[in-house]
Amino acid sequence: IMDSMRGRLVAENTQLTMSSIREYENRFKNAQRIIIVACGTSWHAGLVAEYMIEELARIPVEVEYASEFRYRNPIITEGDIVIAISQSGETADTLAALELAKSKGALIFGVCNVVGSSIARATDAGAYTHAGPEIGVASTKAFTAQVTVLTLIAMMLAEKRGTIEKSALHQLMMEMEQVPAKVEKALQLDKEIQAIAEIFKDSSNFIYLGRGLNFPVALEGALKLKEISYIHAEGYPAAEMKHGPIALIDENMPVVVIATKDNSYEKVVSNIQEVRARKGRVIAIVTEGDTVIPEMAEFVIEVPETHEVLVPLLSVIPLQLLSYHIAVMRGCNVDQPRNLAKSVTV
Ligand code: F1P
Repeated sequence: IMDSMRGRLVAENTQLTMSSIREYENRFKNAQRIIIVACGTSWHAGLVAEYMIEELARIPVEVEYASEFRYRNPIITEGDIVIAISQSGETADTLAALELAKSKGALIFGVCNVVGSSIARATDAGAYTHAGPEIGVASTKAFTAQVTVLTLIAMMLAEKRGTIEKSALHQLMMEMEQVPAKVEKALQLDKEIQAIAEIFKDSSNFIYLGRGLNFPVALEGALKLKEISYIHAEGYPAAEMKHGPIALIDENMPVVVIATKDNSYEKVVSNIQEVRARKGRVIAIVTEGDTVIPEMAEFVIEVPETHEVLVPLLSVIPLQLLSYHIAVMRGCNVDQPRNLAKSVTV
C-alpha cells in the first residue's frame, strides 16, 4: 500500500485526455449538463470534479452514486455527457449506470485505470488514468490519478468555453507541473503521521471536516479509515457540523480538519474553534507556513502550498498515510481488508 500511495501525475495523460476530448469537442463545449457516475473512492474523485468543472468551465454537474442511479428513473437527455469513473473498470453498478445513460443517448466518457476493462470498452470515449495496478484493495494512487485527469478535463472545457483567462490557465498548468515534487514532499510526512497514528489508534470514532474542494477529501479520508482499519469515521462539509455532528464532539473525539489556505480558510478556522470549545482533539492539515491554526489545533500537518484547484492532490496524502499507520498498528491487513473486493462485480 505504501507503494500504491505514490500517486504520480503521468505526463502522457495530458496528451491522451486532450485528444480524446477533441474527438467530441463540440459536444463537450456545448454540454448542457455533465452527470458523473461512480462508486466509493471514484465517487469522491467525481465530487472533486464537480467543484472544478463548475468553477472553471461553468457547466452544471451532477455526481451520482452509480449504485443508486441505475435503480431509479433518472432524467437523461441526448445533450448530457456522462462521465463514468472507475479504478478497476469492472464495477457492476458503474457499468450498469453508464449503460442506462447510453440507452438514453447520452455521450459516455470513461475515466478508468485498467486498460481494456469492461467500463472502458462500453464508453464512447475516455481517458485512462495509467496509475498502474492498485496493490491493495483500497484505492489510493487511483484517486490521485483520477483527480489529475478530471482536472485536465475541467481545464480543457474551461479553455474551449472561454470561461478562463489564458494567463490563469497557463498559471494552473505551470503549477500542475510542480505537483509531483510536492506529492513527494507530502509523502515525507510519514514519520510525523505515524506518531499521530500511535496516539489515536484505539479511537472508536473519527470525524473528518473540509470545505470546498477539501470536502470530498474529508469524505475520502473517512472512507480510507473505515476500509482498512475498521474504525467508524464520518466525513462532513465543515459547515454542516453545526447541523448535527457537533453533538458527537467531546474530549475523546479526534476531528481531522483539512484547513489549507483557500477562500474558505477563515470559516474553517472558526470551525476549528467550535471543535476546540467542545474539547474535540483537532488534527489539522494546513498549508506550509500557517501560523494561525498551530495556535489552536492539537496536531498540525503541513502540506506544500499549491493552486487552490490542485489542493486535493496534496491534502489527501496525509489522510491516506494516517489510515495506513492506524490500520497497521491495529494489526489489520491493509492490502486485503475484510469484506472488501478489488472490483465489486455483483
Ligand atoms: C470502487 C470501489 C473502490 C473501493 C473498493 C470497492 O471501485 O468502491 O473505491 O476502494 O475497492 O470499490 P472502482 O469502480 O473505482 O474500481
